[in-house]
Amino acid sequence: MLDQDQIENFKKNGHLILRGFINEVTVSTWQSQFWDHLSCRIDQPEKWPDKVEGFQPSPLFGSMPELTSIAEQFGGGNFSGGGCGVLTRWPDTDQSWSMPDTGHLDGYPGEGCQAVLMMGATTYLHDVESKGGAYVYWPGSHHLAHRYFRKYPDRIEGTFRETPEWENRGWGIFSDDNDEPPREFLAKAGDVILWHGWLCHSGSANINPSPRVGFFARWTHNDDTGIRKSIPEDPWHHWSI
Ligand SMILES: O=C(O)CCC(=O)C(=O)O
Ligand SMILES: [Fe+2]
Repeated sequence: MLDQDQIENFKKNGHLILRGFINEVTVSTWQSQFWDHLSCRIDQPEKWPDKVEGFQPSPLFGSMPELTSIAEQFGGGNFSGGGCGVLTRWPDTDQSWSMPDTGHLDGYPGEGCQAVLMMGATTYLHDVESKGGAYVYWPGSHHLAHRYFRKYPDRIEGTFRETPEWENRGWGIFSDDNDEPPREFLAKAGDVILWHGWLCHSGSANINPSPRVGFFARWTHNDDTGIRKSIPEDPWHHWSI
C-alpha cells in the first residue's frame, strides 16, 4: 500500500519510483532463472543470444502481492492485468546515444486500439546507468494526454493517428508541449517505476556493456469499453485515489 504522499506524487507526476521495491532474494532468483534460461552468464557476452524467447520469471513480476495490492488500491478492484513482459536491450556499443525525440502511449499497437491502459510498472533485472537502454519517460505528460482526449474524446480509439497533426508531430502530440524534458529511469535491479497509462514513454539505446533486461506489467480497466465512451473532466474519475 502506498501512503498519501506517494499517491499525490504519482498523481502530479504520472509516475512514482519505488527504490528497492523487489527484495534482493527475489532479484537474485530472477537473475539465476534468466541466465539459466539462456544457458549462459552475464559475463559471457559471446554466448548471449540475439533474442530472448519464452522467459517468464517466477514469482511473476506483475503478480507479486506487493504490486497487485497497489493495483487494487489505485483501481479499487477495477484494474486487471499484471503479468510480465520481458524486454531485453543488448548492448550496442557502436551506436551513438541520444535521448529519444518522442515516445508513445501503450495500448495502441499497430492498427486499432487494444485497450486503454490504466497503469504500468517496470523493473530491471540488473542495474541500469545512463545510456544503458533505460525506460525513458516524460514526467507529468499524462496531463497532456488527458487534455488531448478531453478535447478529442473519440480519438481515444487511436484515430489520433489519422490526423494532419499526427503527420507533422507523430507521438510528439503527447510530449512536445510537456513542461519537463524526458528522463531516463536510472535504477538498481529491483527498483520499480509505476507509471500512469497515459505517461508518454519510450525505450532507448543501450551503448553500455551490460544488457538492459526490463520487466513490464500492465493493467487495464475491467470496463474498458465503458471508459472509452467519454473522457471525464476529473482525470481520476476511474481511479480510487
Ligand atoms: O524498453 C523500454 O524501456 C520501453 C518499452 C516499451 O515502451 C513497451 O514495451 O511498451
Ligand atoms: Fe511502451
